[in-house]
Amino acid sequence: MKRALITGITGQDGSYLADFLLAKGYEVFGMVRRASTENFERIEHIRSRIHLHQADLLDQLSVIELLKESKPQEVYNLAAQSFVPTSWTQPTLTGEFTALGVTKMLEAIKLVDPAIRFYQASSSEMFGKVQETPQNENTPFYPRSPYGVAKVYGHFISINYRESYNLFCVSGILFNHESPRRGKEFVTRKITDGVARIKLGKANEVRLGNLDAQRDWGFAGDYVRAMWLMLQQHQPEDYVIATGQSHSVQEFVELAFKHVGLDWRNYVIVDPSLFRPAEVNHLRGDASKAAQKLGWKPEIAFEELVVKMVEADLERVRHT
Ligand code: NAP
Ligand code: G4F
Repeated sequence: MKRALITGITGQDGSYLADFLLAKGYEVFGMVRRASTENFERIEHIRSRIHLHQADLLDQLSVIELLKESKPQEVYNLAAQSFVPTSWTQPTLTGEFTALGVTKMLEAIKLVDPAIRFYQASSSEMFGKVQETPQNENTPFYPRSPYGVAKVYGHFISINYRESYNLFCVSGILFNHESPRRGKEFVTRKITDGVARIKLGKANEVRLGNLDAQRDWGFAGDYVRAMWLMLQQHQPEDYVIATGQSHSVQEFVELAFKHVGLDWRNYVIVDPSLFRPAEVNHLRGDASKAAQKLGWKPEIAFEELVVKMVEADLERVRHT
C-alpha cells in the first residue's frame, strides 16, 4: 500500500486529493495545525480512513518528525496562506507560510528520506501581469501580490532542490479551481453562497469588487488528479493545469443568478473597498503539455461548475 502525506488536508484541494488517493488505495496521512477548535469540516466524511498528525509549516522540527512518523513515498505540499487579499495585510506571514514553508518541507525530505516524491502547489497567480496569453510553462512570471511573490519563491526553491540534490520535485502551476468546498471568501463561492441566500430570502445583496477580472476557472476534483499524475512520471517536471478558457467575474455572476431565475443587477453591489492594490486582470492557461505527457484534461466545464456550486449552496442554505 502506497503512503502519501498531504499538507493542507483541511483545505479545498487537500480534501479532494485525500478522496482521490483513498480511492486509489493509498494510506493517507494529513498534516493539520493545532487550533482551539477543530476545523475538519471538509474531511469529516473520511475522518476514520485517514491519519491526521499535528505539525506546522512554520516549525521545522515538527515537519521532520511528521515525515519520520508517516514515512510517505509521496508528499503533496498544499498548505499555504492562499487568499490573495490577506497577503497585503499579512505579507510577512504569507511569506513565512507560502514561501519559506516550502523550504522547510524540502529540507525535511532531504534529511529524512530523499527518495520521497514532492508536489508543490504553484499558482497561475505567479503570471500576474501576464507577459503573453495564453500562459504556459515557459511564460515569464510577473507576480502582482505578496502571495504571488511567495509562490514564485516556492516554485523556484522546488526547482532548485531538484537541480541541487536530485530530489523528485514537481510544481503544478494550477489556474483557479473551484468547487462546493471552496472557501467562502473566494469570489466564486462568495457569489454562489450569496445567490443561494438571496434566493431563499436570507439576504438582499452581495457586495463584490472588480467584475471585469477574468479567470480560467476549472473544477478542483479534476485538478487533484493532475497532481497525482505528475508524481507518477519517470522524470520530475513542471506542468500548467488549466481549462484554456477564461471568463469574467461578471459572467460568473450572470450565470449563477440566471440559474435561480433572478436578474443579478438587482442584487450585486460593486464595493470599491474590495478592489485590490494591484490586480491580475486576465489569466488563461495553456495545458497542452499536461494533455500530451500526462493524458490530463478537465472534465467539468465552466457552466457546469457554476450550476454545481449554486445547487450545493442552495441545498446547504436550505438546511441551515
Ligand atoms: P485552502 O482551501 O485555503 O487550504 C489551505 C490549507 O493550508 C488549509 O488546510 C490550511 O489549514 C493549511 N495551512 C495554512 N497555513 C498552514 C500552516 N502554517 N501549517 C499547516 N497548514 C497550513 O487552499 P486550496 O484552495 O485548497 O489550495 C491548496 C494549495 O494550492 C494552496 O497552496 C494554494 O495556494 C494553491 N493553489 C490554489 C489554487 C486554487 O485555485 N484553489 C490555484 C493555484 C494554487 P487550516 O484549515 O488550518 O487553515
Ligand atoms: O476568487 P479570488 O479571490 O481568487 P484569486 O485572487 O484569483 O486567487 C485564487 O486563485 C489563485 C490561482 O490563480 C490561487 F493561487 C489563489 O490561492 C486563490 O485560490 O479572486 C478572483 C478575482 C480577482 O480578480 C478579484 O479581484 O475576482 C475578483 N473579485 C471581485 N470581487 C473578488 C471579489 N474576489 C474576491 N475574493 N472577493 C470579491 O468580492
